[in-house]
Amino acid sequence: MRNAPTILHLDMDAFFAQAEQASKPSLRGKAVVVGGLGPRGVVATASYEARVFGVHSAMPMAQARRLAPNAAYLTPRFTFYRAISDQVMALLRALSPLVEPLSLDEAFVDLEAGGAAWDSDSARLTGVRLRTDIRAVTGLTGSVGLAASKMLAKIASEQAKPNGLVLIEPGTERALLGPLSVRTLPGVGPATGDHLRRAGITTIDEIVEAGEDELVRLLGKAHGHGLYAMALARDERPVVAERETKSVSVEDTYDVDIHDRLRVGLEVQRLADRCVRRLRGAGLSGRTIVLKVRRYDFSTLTRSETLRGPTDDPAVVREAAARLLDSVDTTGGVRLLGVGVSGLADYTQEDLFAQAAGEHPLGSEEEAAVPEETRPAASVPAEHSWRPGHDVRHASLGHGWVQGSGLGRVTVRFETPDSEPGRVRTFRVDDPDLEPADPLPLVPVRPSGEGGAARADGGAGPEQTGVGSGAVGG
Ligand code: DCP
Ligand code: MG
Repeated sequence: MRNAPTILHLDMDAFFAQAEQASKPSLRGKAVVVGGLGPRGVVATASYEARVFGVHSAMPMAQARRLAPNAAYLTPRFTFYRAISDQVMALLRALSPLVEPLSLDEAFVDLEAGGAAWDSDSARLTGVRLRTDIRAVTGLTGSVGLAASKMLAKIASEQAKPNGLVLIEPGTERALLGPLSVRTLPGVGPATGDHLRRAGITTIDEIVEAGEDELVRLLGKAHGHGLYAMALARDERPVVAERETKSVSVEDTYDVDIHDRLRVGLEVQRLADRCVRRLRGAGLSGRTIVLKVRRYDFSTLTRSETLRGPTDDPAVVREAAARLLDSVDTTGGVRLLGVGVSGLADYTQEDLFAQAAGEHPLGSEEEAAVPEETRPAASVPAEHSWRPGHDVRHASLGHGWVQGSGLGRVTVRFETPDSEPGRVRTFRVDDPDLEPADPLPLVPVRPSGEGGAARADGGAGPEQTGVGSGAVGG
């Protein structure tokens, strides 16, 4: 392990929710919940003000509504978050060629590799500057952890949250880790956590006390060794510039060609399930399903289908693979079959997409699983789908966002990132003066020499202010 805290971990604070608060002045300092709003919707994230009520990522939306009935409930605007993420990642890449994004709002950076830092002081300075730059360019806050390993950098940024920076001085790692829960260590999920707890191990110190042999006995060789090393703060994992996994796939070659079409179908289902297990094991989901078929004469075909959103649902992957198989001639027999998923994401958003689609006049929950090419195109009704949180433009009232819709009406709040909190007006859903709009930049783009992009008013900060009443939703 290196002896300077030059691995940086950045994680934006309440990312989707903070982006929404920065866009919508009326929501700053308020409880905001972003996620799927349909009956099966789940919370993508909650503002820190909403977390006070116990709302958190992956919670069923219905439960969130019970806990925080006065919060604003918004559907995600992925394109907008992606654009902010690109700005953040560009700032990280300016520090080092070794940037390893983990999701839209999270990445490791090897500062030493970029010459940006070599000791504690230079690392801290780089971290402080980065946070300022992120604020200036995106208008948002992120938390930074600095340490001599990935594991500790990530623990540090968690401790820094929200809107802070924590640097773990080399030499202090073990003392810092000791009292923490075993769940802090990478690879310890609820199941392993329970397993260890039943063996009387709840803290990292207790792992060290139990010793390596005991860990191996409890968890098996690979996991036991790995975890024991982590507990001693030994983590040599390098920062890798690109996510290596571009796709997850499984395939089988058959000793004897398969001729029976039914059997081919069953094999494809089995491979789809295996592929999903691998996908889930890696904490990933993907958008493109790929089927590979090698026929008796070694001719190899691949067919793919792209869904609307990433999935890790075995039923969805199985159905897509079966549809793809329908288009392949297997008479003569097959030697090899494979099922893969690419277009990977770090979290499953199928629920969100399905729910967002559910808001749409065309939408149904199943629709997320229907390939783009086969969806009906011509039947879009005259009125637009007004999704809560999404941008609109009114011919005379200007830019606003949908606060809610129903019963033929849509409620719009007219405000922009740099305006005062705006006023609400209600329209008929087919009002010809109202149309969907693109998000406005959070930081006004000014010509250079005019003070740059710095925006000091903040407001998007996740300070734990009281929660106002009368917000959207409920
Ligand atoms: N996300 C999601 N579904 C999840 C977890 C996260 O859609 N189950 C999305 C929404 C988050 C973003 O990814 O805003 C980043 O995830 P984080 O885990 O970093 O959570 P936040 O940034 O929202 O909050 P924190 O301040 O804890 O980092
Ligand atoms: Mg985050």
